[in-house]
Amino acid sequence: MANELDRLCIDTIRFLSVDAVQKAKSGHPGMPLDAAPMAYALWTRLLKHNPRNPQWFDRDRFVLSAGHGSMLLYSLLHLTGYDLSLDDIQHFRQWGSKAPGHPERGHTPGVEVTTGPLGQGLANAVGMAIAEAQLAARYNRPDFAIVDHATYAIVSDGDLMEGVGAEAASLAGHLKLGKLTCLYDDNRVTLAAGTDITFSENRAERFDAYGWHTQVLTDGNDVDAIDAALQAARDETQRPSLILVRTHIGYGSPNKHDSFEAHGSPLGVDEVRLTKQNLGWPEAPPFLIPDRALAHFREAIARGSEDEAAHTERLRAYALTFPDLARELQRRVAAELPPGWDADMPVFPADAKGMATRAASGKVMNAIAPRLPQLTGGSADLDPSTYTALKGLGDFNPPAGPDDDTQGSTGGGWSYAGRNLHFGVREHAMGAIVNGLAAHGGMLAYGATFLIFSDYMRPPIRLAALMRLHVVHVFTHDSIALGEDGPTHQPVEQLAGLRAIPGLTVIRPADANETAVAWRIAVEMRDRPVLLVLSRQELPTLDRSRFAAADGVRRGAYVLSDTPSGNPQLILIASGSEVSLIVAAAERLASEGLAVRCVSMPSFDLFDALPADERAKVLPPAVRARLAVEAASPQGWHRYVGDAGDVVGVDRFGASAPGDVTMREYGFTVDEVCRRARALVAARATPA
Ligand SMILES: Cc1ncc(C[n+]2csc(CCOP(=O)(O)OP(=O)(O)O)c2C)c(N)n1
Repeated sequence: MANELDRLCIDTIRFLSVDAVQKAKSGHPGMPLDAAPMAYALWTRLLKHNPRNPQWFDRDRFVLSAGHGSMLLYSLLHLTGYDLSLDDIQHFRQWGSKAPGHPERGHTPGVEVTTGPLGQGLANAVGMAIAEAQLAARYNRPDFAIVDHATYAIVSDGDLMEGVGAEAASLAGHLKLGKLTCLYDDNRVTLAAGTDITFSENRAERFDAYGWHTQVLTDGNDVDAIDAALQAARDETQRPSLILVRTHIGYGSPNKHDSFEAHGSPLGVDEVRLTKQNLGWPEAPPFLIPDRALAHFREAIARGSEDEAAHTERLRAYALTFPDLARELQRRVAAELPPGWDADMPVFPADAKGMATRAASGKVMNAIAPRLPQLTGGSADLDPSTYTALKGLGDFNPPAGPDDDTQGSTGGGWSYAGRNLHFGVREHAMGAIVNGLAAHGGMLAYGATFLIFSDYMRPPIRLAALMRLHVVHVFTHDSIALGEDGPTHQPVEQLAGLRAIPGLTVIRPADANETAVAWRIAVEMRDRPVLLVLSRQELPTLDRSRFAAADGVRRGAYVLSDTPSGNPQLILIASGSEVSLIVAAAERLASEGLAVRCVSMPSFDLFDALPADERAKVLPPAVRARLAVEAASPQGWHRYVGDAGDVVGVDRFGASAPGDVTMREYGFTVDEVCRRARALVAARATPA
């Protein structure tokens, strides 16, 4: 059970959280009240962390997946000595406070990932555990366990109900991620009701079936039992652990415990008083932190400093014995690129037949991966289509995993050192796991699927942008031109939707060489996610002695070809597969005597980031006859073509037919582009 000091510390967490929610008149008191004992046991007895250096690489990772219980985390951070002041907590959820409504990575020291959308944190934690396992496999040597940390998460009913949590848990079980432990706050109440009306499967059996190690605790206040379960979870190295802790939401509140009313609203002044009375806590002052409790929590500082110092010492000795590996790891931890990482970057010769940009991407990835050990990732069961396998660089699976000749093998053996992750048909979890890999650090992680299925992973893409995580997604089969699979597989509105996410770079390259530059950008971009949008079909590799260098991709849009005078009367703009179409149209229009400029515009956001005068060099304001061509929803293009311009786009669902037929039927032909272009020029010539 809990001794008197334990109880004092647990109640300190409880009432710091409750008082902050009450003062803010907003927040979630119920969960911190019930989960305080498990959080206390973990944070004071097991978690390896250094409050004075939240970035210490070999720290255990902790994820509060139930992000709405943010005050629980803020209480722990403040009490154990992170740079989060009592003043911040007293301004919980207020403008400028380091204690925002939900935990935000990069905003509050000690917060590993932004959580709130339920299920994401659990999947992030799976990604972190994968990162640890892969780094340990690559860098640890006998007697040198220099990467050796665990991943913990507190998860709630919502986390286990959400599909993304189930996808990630299924994969974690398959991968036997033994250093992942989740504490399940089994309070059986959600936002609007008890779980008896929505959630009745046996959770322990479900996780058993996934291949997890499960333990059921009946008393959420029994700190020693929680401690023992955490130790048992740590000793279980072959399976991830779920500790199901039966708790009571709003614990201690005489009128709101076990009720959804304790979930997401302040208890109310009277109920706070009654709860304090009930648990034997002084009614005043609010935000009370007894000295004895604080002193106990703050032991984390000395312990953390000692742990980090011992690790630094181990690293020093390791660097003497394995200098190359140590340097490589150090660089990865610092998110630096190895010198010469791009030495083998291919340059593609001009070729009228060309290649699909997905194929070019595959060649680029395989060229750069050997010199870029941090590049790791995979697809959601689409390797043969996305061309994202890193050949010969191993497949990530438990050491006693499949044989080398198992179908789906990329070559190089199945082990935790494998750089190829097999996500299975789990796009949503893939997005969130890739975020976890990036948040862990030391990894340049990518995921891949068809562009249409980016819809299945929009939440983690949005969170990657919000967290400023360096992740890359490779989305192939990027338009109706994919053909026979038909409208279910043909993206139309996805590009516009992705471009609308702030802080996200979306690049749709026109040919193989633009694809190589896009990959350079993706690798070099340190603080935002990058999406590469690639074609299934072959595209001509443009002759760069006739057209501007592909490096223009860095500017988001660039003049590919121009009228000799440099004063066009018409500008054709396109991205990706439609660039070769406008090039062909421009040749015909030029032969008819029109002064035409062709602009390749692979990325709206990179272009928008340019100063206005730079943008004007590409799209001079005086030239108002502008036609954009893109096999996708026209949304967003009007900003570039203006009210005198036009867009050849797709404003309905696609159709099942060979890709070239679909493209023709939807108007992506030289004839149609020329017709629409001439109309624009004619309209300019005829004053209104
Ligand atoms: C994806 C997602 N859907 C809905 C919500 C809104 N929401 C916040 S908490 C919650 C239910 C929480 O229940 P539970 O996970 O059991 O947390 P507890 O009630 O124990 O605090 C919901 C629906 C959310 N945060 N994320």
